[in-house]
Amino acid sequence: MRRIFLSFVLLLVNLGLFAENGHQLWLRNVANGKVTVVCSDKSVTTAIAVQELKDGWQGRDGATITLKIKKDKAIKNDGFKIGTSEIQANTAVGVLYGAYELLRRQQTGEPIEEKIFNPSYQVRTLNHWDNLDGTIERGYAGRSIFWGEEKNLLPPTEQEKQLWKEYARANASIGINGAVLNNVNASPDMLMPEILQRVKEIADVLRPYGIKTYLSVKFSSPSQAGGLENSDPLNPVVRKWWNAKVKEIYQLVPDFGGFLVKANSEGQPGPQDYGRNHADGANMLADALKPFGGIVMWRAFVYASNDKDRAKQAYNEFKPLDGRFRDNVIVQVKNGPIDFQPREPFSPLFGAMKKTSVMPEVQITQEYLGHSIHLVYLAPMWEEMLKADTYQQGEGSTVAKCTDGSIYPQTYTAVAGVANVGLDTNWCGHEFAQSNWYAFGRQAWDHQLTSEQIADEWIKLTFGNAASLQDADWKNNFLAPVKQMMLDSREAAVNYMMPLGFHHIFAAEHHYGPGPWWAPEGVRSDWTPPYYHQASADGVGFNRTRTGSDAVKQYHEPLASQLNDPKTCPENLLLWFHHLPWDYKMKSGRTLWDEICVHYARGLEQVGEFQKVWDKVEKYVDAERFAGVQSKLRAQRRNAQVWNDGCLLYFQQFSKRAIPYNLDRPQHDLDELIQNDMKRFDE
Ligand code: GCW
Repeated sequence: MRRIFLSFVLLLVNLGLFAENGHQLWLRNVANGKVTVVCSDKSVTTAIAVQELKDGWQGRDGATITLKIKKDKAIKNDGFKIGTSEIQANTAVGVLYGAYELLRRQQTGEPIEEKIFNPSYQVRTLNHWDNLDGTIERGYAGRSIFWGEEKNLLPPTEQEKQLWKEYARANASIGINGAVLNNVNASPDMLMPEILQRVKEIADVLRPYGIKTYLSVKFSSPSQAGGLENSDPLNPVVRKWWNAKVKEIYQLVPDFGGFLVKANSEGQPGPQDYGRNHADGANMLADALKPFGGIVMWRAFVYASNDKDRAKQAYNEFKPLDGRFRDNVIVQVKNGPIDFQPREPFSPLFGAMKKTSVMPEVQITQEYLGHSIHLVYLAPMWEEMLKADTYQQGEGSTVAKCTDGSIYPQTYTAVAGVANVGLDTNWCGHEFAQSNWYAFGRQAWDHQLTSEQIADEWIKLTFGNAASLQDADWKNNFLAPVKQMMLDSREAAVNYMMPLGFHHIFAAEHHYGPGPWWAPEGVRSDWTPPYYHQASADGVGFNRTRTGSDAVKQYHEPLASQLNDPKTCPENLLLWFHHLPWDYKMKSGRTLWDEICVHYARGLEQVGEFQKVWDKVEKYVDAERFAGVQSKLRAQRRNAQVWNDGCLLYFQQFSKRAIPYNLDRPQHDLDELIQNDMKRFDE
């Protein structure tokens, strides 16, 4: 009876009809055949690989597969080779990655032939902006899985450890091998012995899955936590303090990864407080970590309050320091020059620092892309950045190549994503936000993968099963439309939020709805949207050309000249680089004003299309996940309407032109939106 019942449950799960709550992420598939796994290595990591293969096997029933740790020059770092009956790697973690790759191929129907898979970046980290009190800065999926006032000083419960294990497994399955456990706006308490004890507990759970633990540190920790007179990086007493602290950490976590540092940025302390520069600060920590093999990820997200163009500042501060950093320092650069906006050009620091290791940082959590409410698949945004040509060493010097060690020698290569993970049952708040975690890991492993392929895999793993792969109806009427919706979703968000190069016109603080009007007296101007859009009767956009801030100069030719000329500047970045009259003629033949209106309307319409796509696939999705996404799409549509109305009515005050009469009219009054903007209107 029991067996019959279990097979029935399994059948329902396989049919996708049994309750699913998203907690299993992309790891829902179960074995439908037996496999014998031969493995002479006895590490915990290969034991996981063996178990995973047995639990998820969808290859030939009765097959035998051998797992081998054997050096091969063609296999790099934790890369691996898979074949039909063998997985080979240099390390146990490589074998584990090989197991996940093989299973993914079985479960998505990709071919399995002998092939080597090497990672694009050595260090592939998630940055958690988790605070010790359990809140998460810019987190939209519940509280921290690691921290909480009531928990920090207690030994972790079995339940917590189980969750950390599931988290580690999810990461390992997509090749993520590092986790920074706390917010870059770091508390000095992070380095207290009691807290480090919990760090050790977490690291112990993550280790078998090949995940190294890192911490964000506050630069002023020596004075704030250590009671020293100052935290000057050239002060021998301060250096000694860090050396001792690092040693203490390594005693607890022997494979500790290193530090992530936000310094002299948004009020955070840093070396400049003592008249020193970023290299002085980073090198001090690098020296302390070096004997243990640790690294420093030093963020370039800096902007002082006095510069005319915030977009230029990271470059201005860091480029002159090129070559002055230790080889275990990696400068961590946000994908764009400002701040994770729906669309930015790539940061000009990529490729410009030729003697310093540089790593890209992307934001998986959707601070500026609709939180965990909007369905926005971010892989296309990151793909755009990775594949953008910097021209720094001639044509084809893409951001990917400038950061993966293939153009410039780098002792370490790395990439970071700001995590979107919290205690919500489905981890990310929105079912489709899981795809962004997934995509980050996949692109970090292989930066040449296309967004399309990643979406294809993710949908099959998250909503499909062995039967779906054989089912033409499922492929045509579920996979295809849902994939298209995902691929269109980022451009849709750009359209209804900030088309044509608009940026940072968000409502203050929560960054969810529109706030192009927000500019209270006394607030520094580069924290206000009017600074970024520069709308006036004569036109709109930020002049970053040679006649303006000359930010274009930070890009290499021929790009600098292309961006400088509105005729050759890509239209999707036009208002990022140019201030143009409302009547400026666009390539479509429309005026700039009309084109702006058309883009907002298009974005709104696209969300309406997504709703239709989703409603139509109801029969292919389990009830809980279907309803969750459906309701969020409704909220997204309402919010897109708010964006459309708020931006058009606000800018219309300057353009003094009609919204083209063939477009739908706004539904809200501008005053109403302005009064309500702090309420995360229409959430
Ligand atoms: O995007 C901004 C966020 C801050 C964040 C900062 C950063 C952690 O609004 O919340 O602080 O960037 O990246 O340091």
